[in-house]
Amino acid sequence: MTGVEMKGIDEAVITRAIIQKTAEDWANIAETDVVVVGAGPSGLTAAEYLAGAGLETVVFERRLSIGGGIGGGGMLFHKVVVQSPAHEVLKDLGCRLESLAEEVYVVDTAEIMVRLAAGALDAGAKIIFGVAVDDVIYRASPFRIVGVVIQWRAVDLAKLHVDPLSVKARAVVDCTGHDAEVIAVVGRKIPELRITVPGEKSMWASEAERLTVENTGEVCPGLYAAGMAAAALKQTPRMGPIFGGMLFSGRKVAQMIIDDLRRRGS
Ligand code: 48F
Repeated sequence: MTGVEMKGIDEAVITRAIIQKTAEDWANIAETDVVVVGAGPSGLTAAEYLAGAGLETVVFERRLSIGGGIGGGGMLFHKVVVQSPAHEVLKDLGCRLESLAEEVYVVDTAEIMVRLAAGALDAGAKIIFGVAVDDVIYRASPFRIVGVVIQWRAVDLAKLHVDPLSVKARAVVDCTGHDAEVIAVVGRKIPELRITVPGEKSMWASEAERLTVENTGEVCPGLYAAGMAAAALKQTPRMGPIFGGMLFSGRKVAQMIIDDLRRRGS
């Protein structure tokens, strides 16, 4: 090898650095302001605005990657569509958009994924991969969801019986997409709430975009729905590879939580 020599490093230093710094992070994560479940477009956008408002925000993503459904573009073609005025969310992040006719923009999947994630991280959110949320923590009188139960995705896949850990949070946002997994588990395990997740309707892009944003919001005290989870909960149409609704849904849920937590005080 020519040029600068790489500095030697002992394996123990690598291990210790990772363990020590992870432990520091997790000690903070154990009790946080907001848990966002899912690092798709709605979750990353919500995380950006929540963290930007000074709230401690953790995104749990069960895959080892960001972006949720973005990466697949439209039937694996590497572009998605964003309409005005939601494209402003991306422009603010320095995202390169190509303008088409009538307030319609096209963006590369890699570009939108990375910019949304960078926006969340730059605002101060933590994104943790390989962790699945499989339940919630709740309190009665007054009723409130006060956190999530988490497990390594790898443990789930291996079907090992391992007790989970939990993370306390002042608000939890279901951004898990088409299956609204957190809301579904709350509906199943806390039946007195009478919450069901019927799933989305067939495709009608413009109505789907409008209704997803409209239906974004609180599901029960402490638990919120955004993105396709809101569509699955309210049984509104799907929209395919257009993402303005996801961005505005993430932004709307963040603002609702910011207002709610301010009202409730610290
Ligand atoms: O599916 P996803 O992208 O949800 P979204 O933010 O956006 C939907 C669009 O991508 C697209 C569409 C509209 O244009 O129809 O599908 O509503 O991202 C959801 C993320 O949540 C993760 C999942 O791996 C994905 O990255 N996820 C799902 N369930 C869990 C989870 C869970 N239980 N714990 C942790 N992560």
